[in-house]
Amino acid sequence: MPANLTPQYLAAEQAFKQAKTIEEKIAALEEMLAVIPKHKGTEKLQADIKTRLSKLRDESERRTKAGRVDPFLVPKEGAGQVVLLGFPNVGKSALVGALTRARVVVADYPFSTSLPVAGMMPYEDILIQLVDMPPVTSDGMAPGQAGTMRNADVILIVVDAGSDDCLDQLDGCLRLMRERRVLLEEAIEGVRGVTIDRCLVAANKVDIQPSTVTSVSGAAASGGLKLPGPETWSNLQGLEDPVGSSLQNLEVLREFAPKGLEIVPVSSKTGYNLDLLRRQIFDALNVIRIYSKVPGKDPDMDAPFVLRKGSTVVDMARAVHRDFPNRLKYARIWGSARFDGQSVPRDYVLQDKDVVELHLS
Ligand SMILES: Nc1nc2c(ncn2[C@@H]2O[C@H](COP(=O)(O)OP(=O)(O)OP(=O)(O)O)[C@@H](O)[C@H]2O)c(=O)[nH]1
Ligand SMILES: [Mg+2]
Repeated sequence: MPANLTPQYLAAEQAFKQAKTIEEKIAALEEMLAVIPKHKGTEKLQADIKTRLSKLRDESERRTKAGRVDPFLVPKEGAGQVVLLGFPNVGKSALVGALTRARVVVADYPFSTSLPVAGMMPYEDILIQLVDMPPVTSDGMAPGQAGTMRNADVILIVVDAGSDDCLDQLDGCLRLMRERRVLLEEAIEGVRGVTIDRCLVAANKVDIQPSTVTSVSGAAASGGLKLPGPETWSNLQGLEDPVGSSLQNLEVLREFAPKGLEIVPVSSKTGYNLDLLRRQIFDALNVIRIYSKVPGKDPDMDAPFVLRKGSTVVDMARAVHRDFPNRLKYARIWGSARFDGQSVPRDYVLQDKDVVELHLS
């Protein structure tokens, strides 16, 4: 075979041939694109896959518009979409219920959630979308679920830190994400999916009373609770059993989880660390908030533009109006600039909470 196609590619091609739904076909083509060896010999094939992908995506959109609603296709809203992932009964719905006003079903039996439910989580001056999901098991997940996850901006893996199985739960979730090509080694143009730095773990059911942590560590000062420090740790292990064992499980998780994967101990029951989780979710989204200012007027601090981290003044101009990049001469910045109102060039990299005054020709 001239193109030297790998077994991985051939497997994906086989999956494409066997795919029954449009979503499955799209997923298989995305996988083919992700694993195809990238060299001159496969350029035509790559282009061909991209054409087929875009046709299928159009078709899928047409069907949705025609009223054939796929419940696993959750339209994005707000500053970013966070999709939950976890084994049964770990408290995914309880977490979404604690962080948003979504009407979720929380129950002490497994598989209580059968379809995605979206809600909006306020974070400072923006709203972030959380999507509660049916559980996964080591055998797999509901059809369509991988598609929802590939589309996400962040995946929030939820494990039950009260259970000795929590490391297996985390491993199981990561394995499923790899198998279904939700988790990508690196971001690839035109391929949906998330990289590990877009994943976050909530170790739920660490039922610490927020007030105990505050009084023990005095860590509430800088906004939101901190993780219990070593001194807090020893104090808490002395508390009654469930909390102590969840903290031990947490240490195991921390030790064996892949490097760079943030693990936040939380309790949807007591509210422990929910503020910290909100902030970690915002950080994982990798976005910045930019406020626009018309020359001579006060900035509009009510509705920030949400841009990808690393965005420049030109990106901001494009977000305001598609003609603005052509007309943009320079901008004045309040916030990250050395002094307030400093003039900066078009390629100036913006920081979270900058105020930008665009100067156009
Ligand atoms: N102790 C404790 N129990 C919790 C916590 N969060 C959820 N629970 C309980 O755990 C059980 C399962 O919660 P759910 O939110 O329904 O779990 P789920 O992950 O959505 O479950 P499925 O939809 O079946 O996958 C319920 O009895 C909750 O009350 C927590 O932080 N601490
Ligand atoms: Mg649920």
